[in-house]
Amino acid sequence: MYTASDSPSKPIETFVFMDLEATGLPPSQPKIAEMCLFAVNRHAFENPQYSNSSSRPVPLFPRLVDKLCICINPDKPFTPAASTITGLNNEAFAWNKKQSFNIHIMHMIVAFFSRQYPPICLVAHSGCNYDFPLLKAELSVLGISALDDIYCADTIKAMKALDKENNQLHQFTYRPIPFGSKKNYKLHDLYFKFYKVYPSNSHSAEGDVITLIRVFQQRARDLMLWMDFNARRFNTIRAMCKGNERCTSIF
Ligand code: DCM
Ligand code: MG
Ligand code: MG
Repeated sequence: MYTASDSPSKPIETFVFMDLEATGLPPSQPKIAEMCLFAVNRHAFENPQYSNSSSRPVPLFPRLVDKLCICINPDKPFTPAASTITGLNNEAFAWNKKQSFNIHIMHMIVAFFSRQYPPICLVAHSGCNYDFPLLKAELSVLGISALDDIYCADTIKAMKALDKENNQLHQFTYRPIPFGSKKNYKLHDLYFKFYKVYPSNSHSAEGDVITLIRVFQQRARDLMLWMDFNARRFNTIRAMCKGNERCTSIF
């Protein structure tokens, strides 16, 4: 059972942005086909550099970033929709001799996290509904519990909560630019809102992680503070399973 005391006792030090591409959406019991992790220390968001080239200051992408991108043979057919949006297909994984989700991936992920300064928070857009339960499901098939010490946070939940807070606080006065409209917190639309162009490489794991970090940079201080209080332990996430089960959450 989730309780607020599950949130980190100290400010999060390392934010590990994650995106997964997979064979489809629940309830099709998707399997992971691509995983990308970018680890960024809090310092980079608290001390952003800006480009001088445009009329409006644009935060530069953090320079000190650890990156891990892995192609994973899903051993399951892609749905037509997943194949169309990602550009991935089962033949390509076979032709390129890619391995399935196995113990080597587990070791790579654990080693990657071992090099990050704790507390560590795994961050994904819609992570609570998709990426976290999906990763959990793949790890549980291996029968090994991993990543028990890390936290996780969903940027859609964070952005909705911050927009709600701002609306309540500033109803009659200054109102900061909201992240999204009531309905629209899709990653590429949030990016467009801030940068006035659509992001490149949507629906590739690495492309989506880069887009997410660029969106995060626009309100990094608020998002980090929200995650300090609302991140939950990754080991409280339930594996994605048959049907449309969602992870329980108080935020
Ligand atoms: N996905 C899908 N159909 C959609 C959107 C997503 O099957 N309309 C699945 C396949 C993607 C995965 O979800 O690989 C992750 O989505 P995203 O690229 O938005 O991270
Ligand atoms: Mg995604
Ligand atoms: Mg993606």
